Amino acid sequence: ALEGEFRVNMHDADSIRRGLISYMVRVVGHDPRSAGTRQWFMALAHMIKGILSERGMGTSRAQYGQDTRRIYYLSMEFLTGRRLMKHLVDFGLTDTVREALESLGQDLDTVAEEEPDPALGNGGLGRLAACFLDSMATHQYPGHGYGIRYEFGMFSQTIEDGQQVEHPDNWLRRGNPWEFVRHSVAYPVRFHGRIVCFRDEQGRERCEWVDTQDINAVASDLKITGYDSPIISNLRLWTARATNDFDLRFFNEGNYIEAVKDKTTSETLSKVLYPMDSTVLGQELRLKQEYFFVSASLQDIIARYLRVHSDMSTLHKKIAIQLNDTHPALAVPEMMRLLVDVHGLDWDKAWHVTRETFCYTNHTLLPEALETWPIGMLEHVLPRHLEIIYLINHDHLQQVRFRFPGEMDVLRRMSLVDEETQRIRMAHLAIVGSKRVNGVAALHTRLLREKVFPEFDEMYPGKFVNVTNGVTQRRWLLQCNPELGALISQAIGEAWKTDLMALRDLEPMAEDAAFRERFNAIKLANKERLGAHIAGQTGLVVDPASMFDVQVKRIHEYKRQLLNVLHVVHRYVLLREGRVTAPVPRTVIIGGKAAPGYYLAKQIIRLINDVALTINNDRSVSDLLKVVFLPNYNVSSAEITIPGANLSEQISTAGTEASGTGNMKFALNGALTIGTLDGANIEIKEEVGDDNIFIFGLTTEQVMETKRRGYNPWRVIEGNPDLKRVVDMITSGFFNPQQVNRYHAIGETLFERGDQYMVLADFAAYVEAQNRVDELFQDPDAWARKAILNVARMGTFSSDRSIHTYARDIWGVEPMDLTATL
Ligand code: 26R
Repeated sequence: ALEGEFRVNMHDADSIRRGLISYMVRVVGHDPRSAGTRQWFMALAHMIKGILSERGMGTSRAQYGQDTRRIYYLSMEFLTGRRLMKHLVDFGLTDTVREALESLGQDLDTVAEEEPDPALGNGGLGRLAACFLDSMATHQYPGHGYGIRYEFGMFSQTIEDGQQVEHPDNWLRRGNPWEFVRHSVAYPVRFHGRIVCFRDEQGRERCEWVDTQDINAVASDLKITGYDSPIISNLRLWTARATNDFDLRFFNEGNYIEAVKDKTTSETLSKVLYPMDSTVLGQELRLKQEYFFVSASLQDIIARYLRVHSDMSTLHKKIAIQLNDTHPALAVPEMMRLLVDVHGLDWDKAWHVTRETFCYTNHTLLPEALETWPIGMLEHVLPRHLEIIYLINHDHLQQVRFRFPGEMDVLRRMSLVDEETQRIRMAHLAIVGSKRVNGVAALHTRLLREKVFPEFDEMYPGKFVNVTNGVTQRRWLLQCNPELGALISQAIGEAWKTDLMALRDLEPMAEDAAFRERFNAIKLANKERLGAHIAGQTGLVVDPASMFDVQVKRIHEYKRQLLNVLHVVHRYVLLREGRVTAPVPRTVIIGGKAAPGYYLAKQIIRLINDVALTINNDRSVSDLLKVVFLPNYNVSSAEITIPGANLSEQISTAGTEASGTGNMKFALNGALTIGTLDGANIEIKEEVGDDNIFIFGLTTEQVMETKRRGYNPWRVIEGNPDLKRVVDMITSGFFNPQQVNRYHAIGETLFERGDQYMVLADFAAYVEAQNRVDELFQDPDAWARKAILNVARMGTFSSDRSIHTYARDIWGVEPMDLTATL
């Protein structure tokens, strides 16, 4: 019975079983009789890969055939999450594959756990890119992604002695069954060198970039499926490889070892993802990474265009390129270089094509996260691009002078060059080089227009638009919470899977006691699953009957995990002093990674762990308060954590979180939000209604007003003895008697450095909101009603809605209907 076949009828479990055996023997090369979960994962992945390839060719032929306008999404980061379950869900094969594996003595969920989570991103921005690829494929938009195939993704985090320890993420160690390595799709990417200019036959000045050091970019493709969609899109990731001639030069000189050494240095370009999501480092290697993937991607996009077209001056009619933040902003001067230097277009025509091709999404308001590059570094690494940037700036400043005559200040602010620091401002470059610029939530876009780039907004009316972020309900409900997905489908049908607005029909169910009971039972089961995960990761036993209060996201001062901790300590004090009349048992769960060089973020992690140790070992509060630091938060652990939450913590200082997308995922899975009027929280509040969300704290305007008037953290603390007590405990070493000055730096940031993120200012309001949370939780029926209404009103926060908006307002494309063709 060990005979198999490659041709598989995927709707027949027995055919799948035989197929799996065949893949095991012929592709994995393992004896099916002794194969373990790992090998079955590989066999299954290769079998699915075959289907992906087959269907992908259909899409590709159809797209060439129809000569559709294509969308390219350029992003340094894609956090796709594991692939296996996603493809099975998209193809509707979960049940048959499960049955086939069972007949081989394997459990699908265990097999799926064998897959490493490809962590090719930091956080929100990378995960958004993955949600967008899913929505584009699902709704049949011709959209494709370009990025970097990092050999090491986001570091994995362990907690040792309460502190974060980073470990390299060697995710390719056991091979990657999903990728198609295209050794023949390779482009040289050039660095350094010098520029020679000359006059061509027509007497025009032409420039050439010579004596460069070249590195090859080799393509690997990941296939992107959509839900029940005939479309398969492509995510092309580049790997850096040494070019041959580069090696030979040294080889001929007899210095073989040097040649090999150089080969490895050039291959470091795609070695590792920079694990920073807030402060820019200004490292040459990062600049090279950015240019490397931009250059390879544009060469590929143009080569593809030229397969069916010959006129470069109409490129923008056939393609649109979305820049995911400024990380790929060098695409603007690179496109100019290709059009002018390589394809011979005159400057003005090239500039027109460029500006009609690119659009730019901004993802952050934090000044320290806005990229700038030292002029000297650009001159050394990319001399021609620096010249082109100067030429762009020359024309740009001329227009600024025309629009704002005599206003020297405006001219200085709008220049692509920061004269003071001698740096190039990448956001400015992206704005002038793009047709549209968008923010990612209504508040964020307003702040971009009014506070960050007001003169640009004035100069280019209509250029700045808002597209509020969204999340894909396929991964963030259907796949991660299948029980809730099934309950919803049973109640209102399946339309929500591709049209989340359909969830509205769920509203009346909030008043249906039987529905509430089933809804609560599912939440409880998800909490049990999360509890088991916590036990496995930390050894802590938590009570699924307690309120699960969750904050998972990158650790950053502006996201205010510290505010969360202050509340936890405050609650601990009240419990110990017997000051709570009807205590509500809580499990506070916090997870997230700190950038390795971000001292304060790492201190916050350590503080959470110190506080947790004290509280969890204090038997006088043990049934009422538990604190968990969940290590190594990533997409896979989010899929377990989010469905198990009762309370979603979205507590950034107003005016700092561009959008947030975790906020949407939690509400979609029936958690209630405690949050500030920041990012997309505001729009969530508008959708779910004021009664169904716990809003607290200063508004953006109030934050600015308070700072303008001279915010004094000392005054806040003097007026609030409870807060003073809590802060004193932390800074005087109550939780770490072995080293009492451990949290000196936290005291410093709150007082000496002025509490930039208004933690103290918002404390009282936060505690008051937490009390409202407790009160409601004591009435499980009332809580469930609101949780159901939250789910029902999340329709607008689907990334499908975001993508339809990009398509209509930014890209000007319509979905292609391939359902009939394929
Ligand atoms: C340049 C470098 C250090 C860097 C800065 C910032 C690298 C990465 C980032 C990440 C930023 C841009 C990011 O992830 N922003 C997040 O984007 C999400 C998707 O739009 C938002 O929901 C979230 O609010 C925002 O912080």
